[in-house]
Amino acid sequence: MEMTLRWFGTGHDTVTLKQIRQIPGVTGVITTLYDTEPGEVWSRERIKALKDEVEASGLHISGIESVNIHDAIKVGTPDRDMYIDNYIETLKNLGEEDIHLVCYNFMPVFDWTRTELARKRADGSTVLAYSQKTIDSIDPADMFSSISKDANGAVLPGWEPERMAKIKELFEMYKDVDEEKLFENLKYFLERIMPVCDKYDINMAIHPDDPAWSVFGLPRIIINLDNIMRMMKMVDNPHNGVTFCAGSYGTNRANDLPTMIRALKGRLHFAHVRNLKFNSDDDFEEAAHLSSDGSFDMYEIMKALYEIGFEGPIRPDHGRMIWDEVAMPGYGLYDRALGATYLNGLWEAIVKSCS
Ligand code: DNO
Repeated sequence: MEMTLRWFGTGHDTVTLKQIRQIPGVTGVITTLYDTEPGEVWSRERIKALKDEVEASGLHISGIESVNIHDAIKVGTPDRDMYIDNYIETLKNLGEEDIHLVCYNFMPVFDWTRTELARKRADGSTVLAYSQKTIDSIDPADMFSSISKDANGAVLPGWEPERMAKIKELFEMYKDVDEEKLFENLKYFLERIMPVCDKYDINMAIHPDDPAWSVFGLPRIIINLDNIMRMMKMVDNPHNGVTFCAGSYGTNRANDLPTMIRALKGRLHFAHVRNLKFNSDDDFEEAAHLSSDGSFDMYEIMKALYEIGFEGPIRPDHGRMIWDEVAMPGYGLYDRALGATYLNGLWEAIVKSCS
């Protein structure tokens, strides 16, 4: 595996490349062109400029998170082919710049969903949290305004204000899209992009729906092993793979994380490893990466990755906000650096004890 950190780019991230370069064992970043809209073509020049900037800091681009999918593709409207053509053009430009991993999601309307961005824990740190009771009592249109005051001024990925402003329209667009239709539209998209992925050796890594069930009555399909298997079989190409996000699949306690990892051998292209603490089945908060701080056995997760011979990028995921840092919720420097160091420690111990 290669240890990486997510970086949103100069002007969008409070964390600098210099700081990332100084986290022991972190050699790459997972980044994006944060100011592009879904459906836009990423020009070769902009990709190259981003790459040059990252490389000048002594790091490299290990993958893109995300090239977002336009709603027309998810809904399957008549103009989807134009947006898929644009996506193919972006993949070609990434491939020509020697970038071979793209993380994306196929979630309708909302990307990840949390009901709090700064729940206070006993140690005084703050974390993102989810309560099903809150979701059940809130109008989706009010969701963004109810949490945005805790965003520390950051634009949250998937929760861009322009997008939230059209929330009613978005719900309307998806009104006839059920799970079967979403699978069908995903298949159509994947079939069309696989030739360019084959040509440039680009691994597509679908991110799970977070939380891993339907919210606000919207269909969600990338939620458990059966559905991932279906997704991979319906377009059976090694470039059609997954991002294994422990914190997203782990929201559903029926998902056995190490077993899932073992079943994804060869198609698991990217790993997000973080921990959650459950207060009940439908209320959880994000914890420090350390096993004892949350509900997951992080050693078993890392061991399963080792056992399948995982060689792709891994990143610590959402961190707690600690030491008075002011940053995008989940994406400060300090707790993610602690997470990377802890995961590297587990990995070293696993490698040495298994070889
Ligand atoms: C949240 C992230 C997601 C993820 C996208 C991938 O912090 O894990 O926003 O990047 O769903 O497209």
